[in-house]
Amino acid sequence: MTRHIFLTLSFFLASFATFVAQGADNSKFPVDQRFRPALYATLPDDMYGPDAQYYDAKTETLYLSVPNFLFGESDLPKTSSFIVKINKDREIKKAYEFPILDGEVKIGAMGIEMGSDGNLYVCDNQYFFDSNFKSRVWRVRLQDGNPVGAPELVVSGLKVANAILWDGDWVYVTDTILDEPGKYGSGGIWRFAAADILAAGSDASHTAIDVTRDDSKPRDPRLIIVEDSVNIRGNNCGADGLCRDENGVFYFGNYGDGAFYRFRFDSDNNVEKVEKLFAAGEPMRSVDGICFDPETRKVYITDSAQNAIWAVKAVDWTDKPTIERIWENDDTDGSDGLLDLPCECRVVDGNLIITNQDCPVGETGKCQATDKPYSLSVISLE
Ligand SMILES: [Ca+2]
Ligand SMILES: [Ca+2]
Ligand SMILES: [Ca+2]
Repeated sequence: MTRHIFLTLSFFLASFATFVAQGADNSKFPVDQRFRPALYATLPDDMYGPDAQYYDAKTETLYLSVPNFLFGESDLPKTSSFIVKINKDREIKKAYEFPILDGEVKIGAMGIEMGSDGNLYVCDNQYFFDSNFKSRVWRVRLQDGNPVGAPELVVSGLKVANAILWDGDWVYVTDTILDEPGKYGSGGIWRFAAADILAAGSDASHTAIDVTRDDSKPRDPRLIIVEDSVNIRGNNCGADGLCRDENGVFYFGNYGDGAFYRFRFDSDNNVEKVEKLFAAGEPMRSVDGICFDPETRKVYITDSAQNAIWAVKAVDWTDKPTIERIWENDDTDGSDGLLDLPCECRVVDGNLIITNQDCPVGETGKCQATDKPYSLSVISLE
């Protein structure tokens, strides 16, 4: 059954054999051995499928979402979703277990971010269980840095709530499979006023923001960007990771085909231009989670299909960014810190901390099995 779930994500996997994992032309992207990843942390047995990270510099705490989508697969335990805290001594604490709501399989905790109110906001991907606009964003209140109480519903009606970015007066959420009629695939970016997000679900008089699409009506203006995906590896997922650089330029890419984009806003806060920086498969085959590091002025990208990390230089808008391959390795169990389906990353004190989701999606990616160790990797950028 859980295999079925990921077949849904990896759409058209009937053509399994056709889309074998291929690396980019490695000679064009040499890897420096000094960036070889090391093991950052090993997760306990019931945290085999971690996803997104939020780093709180104030408390030096890394918050990690653990959806465990492959639960029940072979002997993997059937669990709810978790929020895990990792402190600067790399101690791991299961800080929160999401409730399983009536009639549901589980909350699928992915993108995680702290709001301006000091609470956590968590994307909930329900697509694998019900693809009919059931994905959501939850608020999880923090008390002394610990998640407490029942989650509060903030946004409903998404398809695949994936990454979340809180940026001043605005909150951005990527929606990875829009299932628009007549398209192979497309994903998009939602933008909500932070004030609306803060109010939503906060008490009985402020209900969740519902964005369930009605194809007979014009597109909701809060869906500010839609980009199509193409078929390079039998996966139709669109927009996944999202970040912003110090000059107000935003970056995102497609999970299914690896296309990578930047955009910015005009003085009226409308999207001025979306520019495709790198085409599908050239060289990335999947853009999963991404982050911007102001020290190196680079956007780091987890390419989960290829067990690779890429970096795009965040240059001025008038310049064309370059790309380099930071690391790539073959299929692995993640021992010694090698990448095992890297899906998100954050830079903390010059270290790129990488989540290994270790959650195979068939022949279209290198990762072929969920295996111990369940791990986070680290690459020193200095
Ligand atoms: Ca993601
Ligand atoms: Ca592993
Ligand atoms: Ca593995």
